[in-house]
Amino acid sequence: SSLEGQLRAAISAGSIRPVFQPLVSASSGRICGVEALARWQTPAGSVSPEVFIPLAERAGLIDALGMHMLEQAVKTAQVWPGLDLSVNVSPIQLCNPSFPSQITDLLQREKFDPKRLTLEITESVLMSNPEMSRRAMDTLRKLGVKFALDDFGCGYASIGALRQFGFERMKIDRSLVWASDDEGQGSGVLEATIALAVALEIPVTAEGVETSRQAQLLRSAGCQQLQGFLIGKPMSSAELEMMMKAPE
Ligand code: G
Ligand code: G
Ligand code: MN
Ligand code: NA
Repeated sequence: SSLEGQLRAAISAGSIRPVFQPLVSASSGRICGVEALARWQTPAGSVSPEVFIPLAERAGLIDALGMHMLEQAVKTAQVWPGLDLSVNVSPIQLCNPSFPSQITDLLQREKFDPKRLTLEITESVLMSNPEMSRRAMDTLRKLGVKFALDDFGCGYASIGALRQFGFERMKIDRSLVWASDDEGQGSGVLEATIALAVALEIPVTAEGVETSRQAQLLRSAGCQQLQGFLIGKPMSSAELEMMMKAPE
C-alpha cells in the first residue's frame, strides 16, 4: 500500500521520532524516568502508532523501526543521567535472533548504562514464542537490562507470565486505573492488582493517571511510580528538559 511505502521511506529518512513521557515517584513526585513513544509526522498530518506499529509489523519493517527508535531514545536520554529509559518492544523484535546483540552493540557504542534501560513488552510476545522470548530476555538481563510487563490488567496479562519470565516491573493498564473512578468494584480491583504485585515483590508503574484522586488511591495502595496526563503528556526532549528545570 502507499502508506506502507511512505512508512518505509520515513524509517530510512529517520523521520519516525521519539517523544518522552515522564514517570514520577509516587511518594516524592520526582521524575525518575521516561517512556519513549514513537511519533510519525507526515505533511498530511500525524499518523498514530496504533496504525503504523501494526503496519510495520505486517510489512517486515518493525526491526528497523524499533532499532531506530531505540537508538534515538538512547542518544537523547544519554544527557539525562539520573533518569531511566523505557522503550516499547514488539514481539517480532524480541524473537529476532540478532536482537540481543544489536542492543548490546548499541549500548556499548553509545556508552549507555544498561541498568538504565527497561524494555516494555506485552504478554502476547511471550505467548507467541516463549522459548525465544525467554532466551533473549536472559541474554539482555546479563547486561543489566530490565523488562516491564506492559498493559497489565487488559487482555491476557497473568500471574503466570509475571513469575515465569521474571519481570522486573509491572505496568498497570490505564483501563484499570480509570475503572477505579466508577462506582462499584473498580477501585477494589485496582488495589488487589497492586497487592498482587507487592506480594510478588514486583514494583508497579500505573499508566493513564489523569486525576489526583487516582494518584492518591494508587499511592496508598502501594504503587511506586505514576505515569499519565496528570504528570505530563508525551513531549519533546526540549519540553522534558523545561519540566525538569521547573520548580515543583
Ligand atoms: O503513544 P501512544 O499512546 O499513542 O501509543 C500507542 C501504542 O503504540 C501503545 O500501545 C504503545 O505501546 C505503542 N508504541 C508507541 N511507540 C512504540 C514503539 O516505539 N514501539 C512499539 N513496539 N510500540 C510502540
Ligand atoms: O501501550 P502503552 O502503555 O505503551 O501506551 C502508551 C500510550 O498511552 C501513549 O500513546 C500515551 O500517549 C498514552 N497515554 C499515556 N498517559 C495517558 C493518559 O493519562 N491518558 C490517556 N488518555 N492516554 C495516555
Ligand atoms: Mn508502554
Ligand atoms: Na500500556
